[in-house]
Amino acid sequence: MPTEKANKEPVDYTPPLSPLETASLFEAIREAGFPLVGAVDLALARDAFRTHGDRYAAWIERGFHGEMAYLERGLERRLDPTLVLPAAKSVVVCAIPYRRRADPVDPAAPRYARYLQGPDYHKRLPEMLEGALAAWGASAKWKICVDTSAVLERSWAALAGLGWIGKNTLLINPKLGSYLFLATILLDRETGLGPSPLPNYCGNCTACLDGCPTSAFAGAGALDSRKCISYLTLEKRGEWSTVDETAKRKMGTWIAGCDVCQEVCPYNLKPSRLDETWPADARDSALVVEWEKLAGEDEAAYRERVRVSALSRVKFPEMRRNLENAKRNLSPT
Ligand code: B12
Repeated sequence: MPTEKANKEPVDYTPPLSPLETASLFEAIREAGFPLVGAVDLALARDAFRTHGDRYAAWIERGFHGEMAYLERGLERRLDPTLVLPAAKSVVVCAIPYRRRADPVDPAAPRYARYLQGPDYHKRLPEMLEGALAAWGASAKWKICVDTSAVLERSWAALAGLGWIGKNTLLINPKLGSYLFLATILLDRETGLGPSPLPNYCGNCTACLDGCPTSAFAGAGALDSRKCISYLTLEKRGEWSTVDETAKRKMGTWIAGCDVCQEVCPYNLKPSRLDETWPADARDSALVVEWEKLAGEDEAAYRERVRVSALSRVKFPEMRRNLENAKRNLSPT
């Protein structure tokens, strides 16, 4: 005879994963190329996640998102993953290092952030994870989220124990540093895993806060995007009307993204043996560094060059703006 409890089960009831099923999911994800993987159940993380949600709301309140209106629009969904996938019961978090090489820095060349090397991660990571989930073979509903979904990836990664959130706001793994891509999988099965955050090992170090060329940190863990070179070169559309001359000069030769708050981080100084996991492929031809080539390129040629790269986020007029500023910064004030 069915118990009363069983009669009250909601129709979409899905049983928790067995420890073996969770272990085989993690294994499939590692096999697919992600050395870091963890998970946390929404029900078990509710209290711990609230602090993250509050921080996010306060960040928006201070206007630190600049003109990234999607971050404001998606507020509610970011605070509740079941608004992204109604059946979600757990969040599986995966990370893969993207730094393949430390580029010799030519002070006279235009600079791209390292994450732009290789294929477009918005496309490649979901493909890799779809493969892993298919290989896992268990019955489950899921949604893979990489960057563009309304999911607080760093918060979930920290709660799943993949690293801690540093003063530069990046997720730092004690062994692999912070040159990592994050991806989350919202899953309709519980894993039985609660939050397992690592201690914050930033200590007294303030290298990232002090090193930021444009003083974009309002404090430890509080980035004012409006001053961040990454935001200004990648996300800000149109003119930099609110950026003063001194800040424009301090942007140096960065033309897409910026890595300074990671370059100065002690956790990124020792090369990782996993540096090579992110595929090196022909798509690096998107990252042209010759001034003459860049100056002579029209919009059609630019679009074709960046089509398969995450650089395609930067439209032609904005790239022109970035290049002009970087070129000007080569000559003394
Ligand atoms: C918007 C965005 C940006 C914006 C704003 C950055 C920012 N700091 O918020 C801009 C354009 C500036 C940006 C830049 C970069 N980004 Co970005 N970005 C995002 C995006 C889409 C959302 C981030 C967000 O929600 N910000 C809002 C603020 C409030 O979040 P936050 O500062 O991280 O704080 C949250 C938590 O970290 C937590 N938290 C922070 N500190 C503390 C402390 C305590 C005690 C607690 C409890 C919680 C806590 O609370 C907050 C609420 O959740 C994510 C992808 C995603 N969907 O999550 C990628 C992402 C964060 N970016 C990424 C990358 C790689 C970069 C760049 C390195 C690219 C580059 N080289 O130019 C730079 C780094 C600049 C920097 N220092 O952040 C990676 C980061 C990987 C990592 N190791 O952390 C992500 C996760 C994309 C991905 N899928 O891999 N980015």
